Order: sequence, then C-alpha cells, then structure tokens
Amino acid sequence: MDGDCCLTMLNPAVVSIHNCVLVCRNHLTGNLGRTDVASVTPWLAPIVWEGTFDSTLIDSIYKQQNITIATTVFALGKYTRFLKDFLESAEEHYFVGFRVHYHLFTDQAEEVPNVKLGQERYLTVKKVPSMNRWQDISMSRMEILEKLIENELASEADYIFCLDVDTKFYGRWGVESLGRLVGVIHPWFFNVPRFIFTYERRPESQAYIPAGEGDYYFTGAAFGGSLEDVHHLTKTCREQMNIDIANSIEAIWHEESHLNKYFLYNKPSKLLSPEYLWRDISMSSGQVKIIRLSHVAKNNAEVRPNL
Ligand code: UD2
Repeated sequence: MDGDCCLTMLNPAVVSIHNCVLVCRNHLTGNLGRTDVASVTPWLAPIVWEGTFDSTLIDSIYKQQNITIATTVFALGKYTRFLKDFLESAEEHYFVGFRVHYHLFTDQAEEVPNVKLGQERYLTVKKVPSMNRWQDISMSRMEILEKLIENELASEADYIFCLDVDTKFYGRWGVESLGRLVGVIHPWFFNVPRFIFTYERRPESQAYIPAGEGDYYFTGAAFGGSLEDVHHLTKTCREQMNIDIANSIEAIWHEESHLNKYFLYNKPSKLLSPEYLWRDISMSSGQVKIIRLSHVAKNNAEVRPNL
C-alpha cells in the first residue's frame, strides 16, 4: 500500500483533501476540462460535460452530506411500458451509491413492474387521474410536482429531479448534476444559433420570448435542483399556464415553453449537457462522448391518447 492509499483510510475529510490534491494536480497538468465545448455560461454557471469533473472527488464530497434525491416520473396510459427499462437502467446508472426516492405517478398502478431496487433506493407509486390529451398529461406535471414538494418532500429529500419516462440510462448520472437550479440543454438545440430555438413566439402567451432573447433551449424532459428552487419553478410555470388557459392559448411546446421562459429570468445555477438527455442511443455527435440518458424511440401515434 503506498502513502496516498494510507491517507484515504483515515477519515472522509482526508479523502476529500487527498482527492482535491489529485484533481488539482490533474487540473494543473491540463487533464481536466474541455476545449471543444463551452463548459461555463455567460453568467458563470458550469455546463457539465464528460471530462469537466472528477467523479471520484465529487462523489466523496457528496458522500459526507447524507443526501436524498427525490426523482419524479410520470407514466400514464401506454407510457407504463417504458417503466421497466427506465427503472432498471436507473438502478444501474443513476446516483449509484446515493439515497434515491422515486415518486412514480400513474393512472394504472397495476402496470408498474416489479423492479428490484438497491439499498437505500425507494419507490412510491401515486395514483393520478387518466387524461385524454398527452399535452395535458405533460403540462399537469408542474402542478403535481408543486404539490408534492409542498406536502411531502420537505422532510425527506434534499434535491429533486423530474424526468420523462420514455428514456433509458446508459451511463453515469451522478452528483455532478446537483445544484440549486439545474436545466438540461435540449439535444436538438445545443449546437444551433438562437434564432432556431423553438421558444413560444406569440406575445399573447405567458411563455413568450421575443426574438433575440434567450440563452439556451432547455428540454422539459429533465430538470431539477433544490426543493425550494424547483418548487418556485413548478409553481410559476403552473400559474403561467393557468393564465394561458384563461386566455385560450397553449404554448407551442406546452410546459417546456414555460420552463424556457422561467430559465430566461431565473438563470439555472448549473446546466447539464445533452449527455444527460440525448436524442436516440443510435445517433452520435462528436461532442457527446458519453450518453447518460437517452430518449427511447417511440411511435407517438401508437402510444399517445391523442395526436
Ligand atoms: C417533449 C419534452 C417533454 C415535454 C413535451 C411537451 C423533450 C425531449 N421532451 O417531449 O418533456 O416537455 O415535449 O410538449 O424535450 N406522458 C405519459 N402518458 C402519455 C403522454 C405523456 O405518461 O400518454 C408523460 C411521460 O412521462 C412522458 C412525458 O409525459 O415522458 C412527456 O410526453 P412525451 O414524452 O410524449 O412528450 P415529447 O416526446 O414531445
């Protein structure tokens, strides 16, 4: 056993110092960091890509904090078919070694597969009413999340992530993703100019973003952060969507449009690269060196309750 290994046996604080020394060394020798992608926003929030963090170091820091990550997922109607792969792959790759509590919302509890969960991994199934429009299912998530945080999570979780169910994990999604307010750059819009972004462009909608504004285009399929920040996000989006309903307008990409408006005026403290929500496992991009979570190909006409 060499001297460094002996150090790590002493206590977690020493592990941190030890790892910090290692990562600083790496950093100084230029081994950590990327030059082919932006890894910081103009407001100095990190953008997490493979190669921009040391997973051993960051795990050791968060291990000392005894955190719980609440994770919400909705599976209504035929979307229950995505649950098995979602949960099994999450158990393999998602916050491995940390306490995770999945909150699963469904209209068909009997369709929830029996997936073996690891130690300190919990699943609570919650019944929600069926809905006739996929757009309503997608949008209703904001209010349900708002109430979940208000009524249940305060005493049991430190962070929350809200994820689409028609997805599968293929690589590590860990504590490097944690932050006060976290958005994921949409996989179709990470390397295109701003005028291509599909923001809501009608001033009548509360989700309206004028041409020339906006920083990134964020996916509605994954977002998270502290309970307080995600509560404010979901409450604001729910309120803005209600104003739209009263004015008989629905934003072009539903709650995703409102999320983008929210992030324009409430800048995320951390951004996750499209590694954290990729288009399709069979597609590649030079900048995406690891696919952590990817959409599952689906036939919308077949799985959705309406077109
Ligand atoms: C995009 C977003 C999605 C949401 C939606 C709103 C991406 C990659 N995804 O996805 O997050 O913002 O646009 O327009 O940006 N669901 C059910 N049952 C249904 C329909 C939907 O449970 O019958 C749930 C399920 O959790 C699903 C989510 O709602 O993952 C979003 O629906 P989608 O995946 O069909 O929406 P999509 O692919 O257009």
